[in-house]
Amino acid sequence: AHSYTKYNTWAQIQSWIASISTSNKDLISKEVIGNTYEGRPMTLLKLGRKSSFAKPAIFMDCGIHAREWISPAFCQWFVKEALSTFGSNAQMTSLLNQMDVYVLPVFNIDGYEYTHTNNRMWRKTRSRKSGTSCVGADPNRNFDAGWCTLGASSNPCSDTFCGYSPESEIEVKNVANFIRRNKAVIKAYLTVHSYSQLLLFPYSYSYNLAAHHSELLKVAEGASAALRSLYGTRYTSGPGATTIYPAAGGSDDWAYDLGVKYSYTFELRDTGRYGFLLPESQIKPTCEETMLAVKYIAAYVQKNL
Ligand code: 0X9
Ligand code: ZN
Ligand code: ZN
Repeated sequence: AHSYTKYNTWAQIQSWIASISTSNKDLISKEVIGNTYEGRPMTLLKLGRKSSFAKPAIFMDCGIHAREWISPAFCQWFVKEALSTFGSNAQMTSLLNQMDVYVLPVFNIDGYEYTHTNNRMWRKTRSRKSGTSCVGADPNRNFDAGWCTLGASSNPCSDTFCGYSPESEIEVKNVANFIRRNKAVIKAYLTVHSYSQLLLFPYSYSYNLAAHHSELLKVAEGASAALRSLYGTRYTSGPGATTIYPAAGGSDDWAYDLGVKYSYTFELRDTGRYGFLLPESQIKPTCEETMLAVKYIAAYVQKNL
């Protein structure tokens, strides 16, 4: 059965998506933005009070990388917290009254399923192409942002394979199409990964500073301080290229260059003791502290609409 404090399978997440959206019709709707390579539906949840006009929105995805299980756990947690605190928490109420939050609970569903059934350390998609027996591309090297120029591999067998062309991965194309279609309303793009306890922003495909570097840094530092206030967990903030490593083709850089100013990549707990194998006992504290950072960014975006 589905649990917010366990790592759920795709089947459990899928039935959770169905039940949570039917039991909260006033605050959630769902939309399939396309299917994965293996044919699984990519269901996007839209949280927000119903409105007759298009509200400004935040887009958040989890599970770009299959083995980063804490990430989908966070998206599920966020949806639960949003629904259960709307009407009682002033900030969440105001946020969902004024804005919509799009949540993609699992981006790379085929890969996520594969980590449950075959190989716990799988990272990439599960697409196949004739001419190689190697499977998948790194979805976070497959966006059209300095594609495959830096920190990515053109070898299909590499874990950081950039794919055969930008958006060659159908999951990437589906998300990019949705964001392009809705770019007039999307004010922030948040993407959740693990691990390293970092809050990254553009650029990663270049050492150049983003045009909004100081504001992005200021907001990241505020969000990190909010996160730390709960259990003392320390995060480092900065541009991807110098804070983690240079790597082109990432979703954060792509969204930013499209015009989504507040574009952030979270690298959740821990710093390497457990790494991708973060124990289930850390799901609740990790999600609770991350909520504070996400809510900090959301409040800032809302205040600066
Ligand atoms: O390498 C990545 O894609 C991310 N780290 S992870 O360990 N989760 O794989 C960092 C992404 C930072 N942003 C870009 N490279 N655009
Ligand atoms: Zn990742
Ligand atoms: Zn809570």
